[in-house]
Amino acid sequence: MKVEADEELAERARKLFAGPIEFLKSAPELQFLPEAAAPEIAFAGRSNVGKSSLLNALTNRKGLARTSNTPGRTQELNFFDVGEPLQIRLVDMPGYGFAEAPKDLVRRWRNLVNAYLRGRAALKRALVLIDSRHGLKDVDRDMMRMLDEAAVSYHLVLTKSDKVKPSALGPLYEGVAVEAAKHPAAHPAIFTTSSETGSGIAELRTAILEAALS
Ligand SMILES: Nc1nc2c(ncn2[C@@H]2O[C@H](COP(=O)(O)OP(=O)(O)OP(=O)(O)O)[C@@H](O)[C@H]2O)c(=O)[nH]1
Ligand SMILES: [Mg+2]
Repeated sequence: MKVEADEELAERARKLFAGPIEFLKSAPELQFLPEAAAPEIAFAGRSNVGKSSLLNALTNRKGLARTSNTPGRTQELNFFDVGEPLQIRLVDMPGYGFAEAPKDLVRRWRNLVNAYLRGRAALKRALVLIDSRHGLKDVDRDMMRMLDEAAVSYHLVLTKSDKVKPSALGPLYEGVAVEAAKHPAAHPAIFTTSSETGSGIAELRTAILEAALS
């Protein structure tokens, strides 16, 4: 029964992400947030970790979220509507932790993200993306603490898995899992993905739908 239910959910997720998906709006400040109309899943992670690329891979659309080589490209909360009628909203959050970020930009980021995380009943889960080449950094631990404190449950997602040797992925995963276990809001399911090869993308789609339905 369990296996059948899982397969059914996976198929539902596949269909949902293959269907209509549209950019809704950008919110550079809290006052521009759209009214909550569906369960939201937020993408967090260091600048350049691959948030926008992951969004594009999940939705199979190359240019839905803007990607770039310039760290800190995404500076606002970007909302994407999935499904017609609307079923899930994906939220691309501004990246954190780039070296040359001016202090007032960092403060602005913290205020915006914290207010969103704490005040959004529709927010069902966050994804905290971790670059497979670098593993967990202190700025990621800060993000995890912010989510713990806001009581927003989150999955850790290892990105750019195509960039590291397959033999290095196991130890990386183990180390990240040990640390995640110490965080109250970290979900035990951790994903390993590549937006380049598509590895792990279908599994993450299913997890997103599952979280949205929870
Ligand atoms: N090889 C490989 N490259 C990737 C992958 N995901 C993203 N990249 C590259 O990494 C760079 C940054 O990707 P983005 O998706 O723009 O990163 P981001 O987290 O949205 O960055 P900010 O918006 O600046 O916070 C781009 O050059 C991408 O092409 C991946 O899975 N594999
Ligand atoms: Mg981005």
